[in-house]
Amino acid sequence: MAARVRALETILTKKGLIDPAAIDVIVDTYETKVGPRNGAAVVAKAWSDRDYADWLKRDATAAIASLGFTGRQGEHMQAVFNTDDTHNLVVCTLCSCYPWSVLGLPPVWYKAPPYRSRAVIDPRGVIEEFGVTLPADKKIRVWDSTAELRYLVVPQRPEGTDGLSEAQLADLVTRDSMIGTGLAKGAA
Ligand SMILES: [Co+2]
Repeated sequence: MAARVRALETILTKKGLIDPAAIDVIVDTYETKVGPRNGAAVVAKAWSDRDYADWLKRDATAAIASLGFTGRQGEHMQAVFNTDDTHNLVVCTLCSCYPWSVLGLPPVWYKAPPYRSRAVIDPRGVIEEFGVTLPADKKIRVWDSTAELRYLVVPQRPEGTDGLSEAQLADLVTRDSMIGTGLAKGAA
């Protein structure tokens, strides 16, 4: 795969279709600058600010962009909120569509065929393998990402966090909790 990518980049560069320096900037951005801290800031704000949460529900793309998080693979976003009744899980069954602008690059398992198939066939079992046992009566809703639409899970706010600042709340929001394979830290 690495050799194929290099060959493709060489051809496109020779034809003058891409500038390798521009590619390097894009790769560096998503490898080192953009990551799950962005998504955590979105979730913490939604937990702290009811108006923002409503906006995030109605128009996630705009609400997220208002915090400065835009860019490739984040052009069309939908936020799905976990509740007492329903837990949300995100997958891309076809490939590896993922909301880069809020979560950075996807983990290896997200791109792996076993996750992509089993998240749909046995979501409860998959979530358990990540160490999370959901109550038997909690529904699990699986969202299949596409090139047109990416999902961000808004995990439930843990109990006993009333006095925390947005920054402190953001520290409780893990990457996996925003994919649905985890919960926020301190949540049961
Ligand atoms: Co995909």
